[in-house]
Amino acid sequence: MARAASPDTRTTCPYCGVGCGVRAEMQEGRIIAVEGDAEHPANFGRLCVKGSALHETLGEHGRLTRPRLDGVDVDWDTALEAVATRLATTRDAHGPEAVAGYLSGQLLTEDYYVANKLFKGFLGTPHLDTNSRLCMASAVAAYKRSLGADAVPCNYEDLEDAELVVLVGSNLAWNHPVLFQRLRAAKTRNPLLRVVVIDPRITDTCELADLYLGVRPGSDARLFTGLLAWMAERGKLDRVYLERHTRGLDATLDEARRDDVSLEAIAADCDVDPERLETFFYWFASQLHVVTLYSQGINQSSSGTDKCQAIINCHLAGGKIGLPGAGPFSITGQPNAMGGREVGGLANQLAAHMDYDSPGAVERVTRFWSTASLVPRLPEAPGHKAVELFAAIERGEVRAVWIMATNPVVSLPDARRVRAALAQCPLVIVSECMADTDLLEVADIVLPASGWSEKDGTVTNSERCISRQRGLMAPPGEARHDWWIISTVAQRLGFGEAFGYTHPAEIFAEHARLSGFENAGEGRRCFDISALADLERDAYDALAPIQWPVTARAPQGTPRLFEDGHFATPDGHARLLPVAPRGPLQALDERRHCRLNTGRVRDQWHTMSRTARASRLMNHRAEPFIEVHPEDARALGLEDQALAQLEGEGGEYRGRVRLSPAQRRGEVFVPIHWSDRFSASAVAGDLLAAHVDPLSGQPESKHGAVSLAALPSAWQATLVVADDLQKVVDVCRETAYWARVPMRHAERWQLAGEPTSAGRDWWAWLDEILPVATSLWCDDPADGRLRAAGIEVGRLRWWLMVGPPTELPGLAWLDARFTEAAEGSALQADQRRRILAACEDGAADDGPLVCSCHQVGRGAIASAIHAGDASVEALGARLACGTQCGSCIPELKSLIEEERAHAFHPTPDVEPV
Ligand SMILES: Nc1nc2c(c(=O)[nH]1)N[C@H]1C(S)=C(S)[C@@H](COP(=O)(O)OP(=O)(O)OC[C@H]3O[C@@H](n4cnc5c(=O)[nH]c(N)nc54)[C@H](O)[C@@H]3O)O[C@H]1N2
Ligand SMILES: Nc1nc2c(c(=O)[nH]1)N[C@H]1C(S)=C(S)[C@@H](COP(=O)(O)OP(=O)(O)OC[C@H]3O[C@@H](n4cnc5c(=O)[nH]c(N)nc54)[C@H](O)[C@@H]3O)O[C@H]1N2
Ligand code: SF4
Ligand SMILES: [Mo]
Repeated sequence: MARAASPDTRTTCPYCGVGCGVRAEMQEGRIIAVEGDAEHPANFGRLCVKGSALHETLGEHGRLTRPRLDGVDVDWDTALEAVATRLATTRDAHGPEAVAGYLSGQLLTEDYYVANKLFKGFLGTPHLDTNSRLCMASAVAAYKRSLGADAVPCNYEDLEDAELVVLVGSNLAWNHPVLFQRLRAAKTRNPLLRVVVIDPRITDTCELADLYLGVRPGSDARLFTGLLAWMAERGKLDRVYLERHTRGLDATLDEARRDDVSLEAIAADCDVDPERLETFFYWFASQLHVVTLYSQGINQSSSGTDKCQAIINCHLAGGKIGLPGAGPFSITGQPNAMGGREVGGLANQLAAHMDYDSPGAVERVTRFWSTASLVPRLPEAPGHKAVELFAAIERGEVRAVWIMATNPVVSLPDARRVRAALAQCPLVIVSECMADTDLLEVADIVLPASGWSEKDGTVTNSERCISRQRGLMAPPGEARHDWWIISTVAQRLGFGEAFGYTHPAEIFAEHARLSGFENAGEGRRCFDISALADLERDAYDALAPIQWPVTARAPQGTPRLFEDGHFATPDGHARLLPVAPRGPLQALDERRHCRLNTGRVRDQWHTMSRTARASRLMNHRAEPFIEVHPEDARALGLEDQALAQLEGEGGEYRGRVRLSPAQRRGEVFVPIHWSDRFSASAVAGDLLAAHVDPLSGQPESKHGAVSLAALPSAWQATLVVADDLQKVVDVCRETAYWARVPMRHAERWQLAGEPTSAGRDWWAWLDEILPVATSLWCDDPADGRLRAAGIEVGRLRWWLMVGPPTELPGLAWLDARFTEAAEGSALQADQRRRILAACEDGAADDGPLVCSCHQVGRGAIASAIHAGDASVEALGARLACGTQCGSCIPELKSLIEEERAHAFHPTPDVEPV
């Protein structure tokens, strides 16, 4: 069949689990722009700020382009031979259980399938787990226990069709922005749609909240068991539904009633206002069309499975499931966390939603993977879950590990210990796209992988929708697709007959066949996409988004599950299960008296290996920070933007204080994005102890115990420098505090010195590290201030300001000066004078960035509000902020409120008593 004349440039965003469709605009084989795919059912044309900056993160610069063996660049043949030989040697000498794999929800389904088949099927080790353990494991365990399968019952339209949407432990506005926009639009269409937000922090998500419950961290199970008891008390249970479709109500209610079920007692335990609590209970109990959407504030807990269960119990008890606009909705984090679970990527799974304890599953998968002359040797029992796996590496039991598309030395709790364990592990193989990550420092063999826009395959989003990611550009250098790397190693290990793939379409077809293999009658597996098993290459290439199950009976896919009240349990009934609420295991004490909360910021993705490449995404939050309640800060003498230090079980964290009344007292919040690549000591995982949920193995990443103190410094400085000066990097990284902020044409370093260090001799320092002599300076020795710059052939090469960074103007103007000569115009004399000031004469400072799409700063927005713009629309008309992806709208709204409050009630010097 002839191919379409113009290639299909539709693909799927590689970041969050919303799974937005993207259209790429190509020029000479490269992506030069992206826009939302108007036909994709996840986003209908919308994109958030990360999605719309995708094309800015591409390019060969910073990519891994050659395999590396023991620190030396080698060719693929050498690298693959080393991987195969060393894996085989380890297995032969120490048994299959000495070999392990650690995968990621950012791999494509096809990569994941092949890796799972190699490790569990042919290397015969059960120790293959994934970073989804840190993310979705508790949600999965609860769905399986209660609904019988790891199956999200709802879809995105249910959020729009609901009468009540409860967002628990989810900062949807920042982390699933396009869904948040869909919710905002639905609320505008239907003013009766109510939104409740349950989160210890007041987040931007609260913009849509009709009711906010600022709960005590870790108290959610108590809230939902209390809700169940309250519903029973008021006759709000759906007795008919419970009778027909569920089991376990009585025991569950008995357990819920063990605690004091008075509103006052529940409110006190959750530290919320009893009237607000009652409003929430009343709303939940009296509406049928309720969606409870939950995420890491629930999952990342040492009792996360129970918390998910407590939510599901309330939905089952009210019959609020399997209907339009109703259901317990676990929202997925990574783009393909769900696809990874479909292929069996968790250590307690086998393949295609079959587990070790599913009757006949081991034999069935063995039959399916057998070839004419190869019989796989599957393990008989589940392997180590992530945290256990790295402990087994530390103990020396696991002696070879292959890590793909994840950075465990940053993202696991007690991260430093993970790093030490890997450093002494005899064989660490890492498949990665980027040349500079923390994990690569401990790798023996590095394999350069192709990345988004280069690789071809499928992902499954939060609503079970399978979409294509399409390969539109050639990978740089010698980077290869993950499925190819794994299959080639399998071939060299002698398993070629089972790994003869030549294209991801063949892998997908096999995966789809397995999902339908011996899958009929009683105990049918819910995950079944057998109707896609015969897709030819062209049909696979053209595959339109489709929600599983996709079967002969439902060839167009299945938008909603369990509509007939028949669940995936052996008897078809859903289970309510007793939940005994428990607090966090990381205990506060005299020394570590602050509750640590960790999470995400709007414009960054995880360890920033990709998002930091789009300089505009660095401007919203440029440095690692610690959000502290103003009263707590005052008690410690900490001011806004001061440097502070947290100390926890596994290590410390240094960042800049952000005073935040949105924070509860006695609690601090830090972002998870900074690694050793970007700051001196700002890995959130270093602060956490590695406690896990006993059922799911998911770590308690939201509830650390830390001490907070000022980080005194003798001096602070900002150095902006052309990004090709490696020596600067080495010297700056020796400073007590440093944060590296990539800019468009340069790199910014925020620096601070130990209080004990004598005042630095800046002139000597500049002489030592910078190849270009100082050309301009202005210096005020009395207060230790200094500004200086180095200019070479009319082009700015570096710029230094000694003094607190609160005095910094927005640096976009300065950044542009780093390209002047490249653009052919020599630096003008008057410009040279302005350079020290780092701004145009008389130009208003734009302040910190609010709208990343249109690069609008806080200063400009404040001026516009003073000039009379009193709405988001008015600001958009004047400055364009908030008009593209909409992610900054909550921040614009709060700025309007703040600025107007200032205008009408100037802040008094002394607070009223
Ligand atoms: N911008 C951006 N978006 C992302 C990502 C990213 O890195 N950056 N990552 C993606 C991934 S992999 C994931 S898993 C999702 C995560 O998405 P979310 O779960 O929304 O993200 P988090 O910021 O980790 O945490 C959510 C909220 O839980 C709250 N919380 C903490 N403790 C508790 C508690 O005890 N109870 C309650 N009710 N709430 C609590 C926190 O204050 C926080 O606001 O985001 C995805 N989207
Ligand atoms: N304290 C704390 N810790 C947390 C969390 C938290 O909220 N608090 N959240 C947890 C959660 S939910 C998650 S999902 C994890 C995320 O944590 P990680 O998975 O460790 O973080 P990423 O930076 O996404 O790592 C992905 C890596 O894969 C690379 N990569 C991208 N695409 C490909 C590809 O196609 N092939 C290959 N081979 N490599 C690729 C990227 O460059 C990057 O280095 O963090 C967890 N850790
Ligand atoms: S919401 Fe943003 S990050 Fe998530 S898939 Fe859509 S465009 Fe990508
Ligand atoms: Mo995640």
